[in-house]
Amino acid sequence: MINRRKFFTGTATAAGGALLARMVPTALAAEPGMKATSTGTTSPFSPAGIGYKPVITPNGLTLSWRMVNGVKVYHLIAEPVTHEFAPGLVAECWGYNGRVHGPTIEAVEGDHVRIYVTNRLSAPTSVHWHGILLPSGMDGVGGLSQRAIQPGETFKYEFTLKQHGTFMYHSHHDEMTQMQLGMIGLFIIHPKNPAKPPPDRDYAIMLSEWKIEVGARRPDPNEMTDFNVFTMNARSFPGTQSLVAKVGDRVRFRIGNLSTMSHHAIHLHGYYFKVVATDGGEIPEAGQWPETTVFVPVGSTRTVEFVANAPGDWVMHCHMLHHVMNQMGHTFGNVIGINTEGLNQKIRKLIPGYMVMGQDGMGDMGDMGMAVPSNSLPMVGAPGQHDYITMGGMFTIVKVREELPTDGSDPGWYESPPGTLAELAPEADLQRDGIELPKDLVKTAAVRTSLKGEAWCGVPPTKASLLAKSDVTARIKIH
Ligand SMILES: [Cu+2]
Repeated sequence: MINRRKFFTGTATAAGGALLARMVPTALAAEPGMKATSTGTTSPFSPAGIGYKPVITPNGLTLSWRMVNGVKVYHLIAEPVTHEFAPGLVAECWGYNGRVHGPTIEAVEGDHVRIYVTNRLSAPTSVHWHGILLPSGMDGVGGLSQRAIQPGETFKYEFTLKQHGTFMYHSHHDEMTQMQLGMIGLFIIHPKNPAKPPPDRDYAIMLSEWKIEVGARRPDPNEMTDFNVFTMNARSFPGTQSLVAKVGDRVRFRIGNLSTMSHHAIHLHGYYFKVVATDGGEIPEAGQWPETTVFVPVGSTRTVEFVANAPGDWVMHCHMLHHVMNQMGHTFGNVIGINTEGLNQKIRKLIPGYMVMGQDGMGDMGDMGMAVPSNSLPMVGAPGQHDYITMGGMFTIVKVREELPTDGSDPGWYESPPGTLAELAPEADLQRDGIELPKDLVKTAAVRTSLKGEAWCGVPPTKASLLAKSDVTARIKIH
């Protein structure tokens, strides 16, 4: 097992994750006999005359359908999928139609839908339509409401949609394994007679969590507590696609949570919103109250709406702070405030290349320019406009602009108007406002020495395990 603790004692191998990611083919669907690869690419499905405004599934897409004698026909294919969580981290997952998670199903209240499910897995499966009112025998619980779909078989689900809102679908056979490997998706039912016009931007986001050991390519479905990859539509920041809106747009976020164990507190900066619906239905206006964070329990959906009246780059992220750390951000010993001067040199006599880290926190763990182990993500973040963004995982950026690129592409970073950007306080301002600084304040920000270019690894695992037992280690309490 290589976790962050062991990573920092130097057991992991050199860079190569990014290279690996680039070498993976980007096909959207599996060709016969080939495993599909999903990379978070997206494309719209909005044929003429659909009669509703389709949702946008960032880093995902809508499952195509066709009308056959008045029935809306869909085809889900359960299969192994090689999935990229962010550039640098690729894993062998299970999903639907070459995607992790499965494509978003969209329909309209009153539609009669027929959904074929083909099983291309090595194990039996079934699909449960989460929150949808339907006959008991269509509920998809393996063993109870139906027999499981064996490998190679195709089952037919068929029911009439009696409600509208944001729902989900997921495997309901060996749930722990299959859902934790990615077999989940969103099911959106648009209203037949909408009470108000659709929002200008309607985004659908599925939250999930994973355990992928650093360097491993298979998520561990047996994990119960120590998850280390947190995703929005199966992508971790910086792999998440930004959500764009024009100033004045009415924006809707539909957020579903099919994480294995965690509820998520999704917080939006720059705005307040109202929770307008759950997967149980719409909340009457009198029952809605303003929030800046919406709690999305496991196995539920929450729909929030707001008017995007403030331009800027606003983040939306889970406020459970370990959920905005990437892979190696979860099991590191606490060395904050410990004076580690000279320690590197001492330990390097035992272990060449060793580097003590974390005495000033984790903020610079992403931008030290060091190699990360093959097939893994830096602990936090990505370069931002002004500095390094020290969050990862369940984190995305809502970009609100007066004007947006007409091709729908990312508008880039927000340029703050003069006087609206936090910056170094001028001496004159401090004096004018009577701000007295501590006499012994160390003024340079460069307290930490630059670690760029330093070797940190190259130690075989045997030495690392030796270190874990050494007196030095015990005394400085890194482990
Ligand atoms: Cu969370």
